Amino acid sequence: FFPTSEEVKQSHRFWDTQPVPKMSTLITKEEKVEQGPIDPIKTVEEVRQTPYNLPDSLEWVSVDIFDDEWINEVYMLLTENYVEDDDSLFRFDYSIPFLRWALTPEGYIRDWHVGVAVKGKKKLVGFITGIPAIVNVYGSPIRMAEINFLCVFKKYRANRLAPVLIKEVTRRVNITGGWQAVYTAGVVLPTPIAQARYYHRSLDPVKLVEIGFTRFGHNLNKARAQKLYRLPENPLIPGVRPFQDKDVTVVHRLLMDYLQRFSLYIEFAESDVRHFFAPQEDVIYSYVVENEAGVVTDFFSFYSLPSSVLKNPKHKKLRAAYAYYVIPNAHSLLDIFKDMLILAKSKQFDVFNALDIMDNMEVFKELKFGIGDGNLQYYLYNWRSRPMVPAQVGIVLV
Ligand code: NHW
Repeated sequence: FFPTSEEVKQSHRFWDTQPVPKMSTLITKEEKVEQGPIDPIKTVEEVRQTPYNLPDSLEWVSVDIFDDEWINEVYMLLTENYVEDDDSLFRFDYSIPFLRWALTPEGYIRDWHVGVAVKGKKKLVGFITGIPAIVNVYGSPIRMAEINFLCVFKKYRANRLAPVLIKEVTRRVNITGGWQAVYTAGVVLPTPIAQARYYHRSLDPVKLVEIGFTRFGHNLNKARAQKLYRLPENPLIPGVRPFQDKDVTVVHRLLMDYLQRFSLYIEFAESDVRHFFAPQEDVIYSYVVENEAGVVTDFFSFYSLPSSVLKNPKHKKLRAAYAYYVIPNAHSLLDIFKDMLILAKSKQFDVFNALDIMDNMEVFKELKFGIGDGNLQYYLYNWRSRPMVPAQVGIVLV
């Protein structure tokens, strides 16, 4: 990935003060990049003990994700203010059960679910989250925070609240002895470690055209599109069944054996496998392939992330499934992706999305995925390391 000369020259009032590589490092042809922290090593005692200052009308809250009123407040903030596409046709609509799932793996830290509220009211105007993870970068396991759900209420935008949220979550990670983080964003900031792209596979092509998500390409009309994207009703691989608690140990082993091939991946614990892959309707769908001898050989999963359709009289929601962790073993990646499409279609999803990370690129053409128009950049905070191509990336952040 080469940044444009504008991206290289662009000054960043906030990011230029942070321990992240300079964009110019992406265009120097340096062969050897010493991997390691960018900031001098600090101790927990040196970390600022008090939260950063906020305007008088606002206050910090550690959001209790299991408190119904607070999670509802988070949901409202995000559903009205979170990520939109460039034309503002769609906005992510993470559900409450999804947020609970994504934010509370075993060992999560409530203090890392950071809100900015109007003083004395349960009214959120800013949010950012971290969860702990061991991230392996080029063979080195590093304790990191996975940062997500950064959001500022629309009326409070462009007031430099985002940098305060980022500094505050950094402080809260630092006081637990964590100095690194991983995050993804659609925007280009200093400095991506990888640049991935979304691909989309139509499941309900007619609806997707009606809401402006896609257009019929040449030679396609309603009937032809429906035929082109038609799928069988049931999975084709024999022995596909939902993941169960009894599969945790074997799936954990399959997953870790598989992920080791990539230059960036999470070192999941068994408890993470149990938490992140236990199926939940409208949140996470996970399956194993069990062969005739009763041995689990393969695993695949996708998550549900709908978007609000913002300007359409007929449709209010786009139901999107996203490829999550997929471990081919006895079966090919192609056959597994095909079954994921079939299952997603049978669960009434309108579209199936996947990034061009891991080996996913191999299956897109055959399975009629089309390239999307946005990139997803991967970033590391306070960790210098060689950039990588999407096929080296083994992390999916929701
Ligand atoms: S990416 C999703 C981010 N959220 C959205 O896009 C939602 C809609 N947008 C908004 O809510 C997944 C606002 O526009 C946001 C910015 C809040 C994005 N990441 O307050 P100001 C994640 O959640 C920089 C990082 O005036 P605003 C990952 C921007 O470049 N920085 O802007 C989150 C500028 O800095 P610069 C971002 O529009 C990772 C500054 O913010 C950014 O009112 C976070 C402007 O601030 C983004 N997505 O609010 C980093 N978007 O230097 C974690 C803009 O250029 C780092 N900016 O002047 C690690 C922390 C933990 C470390 C632990 C050791």
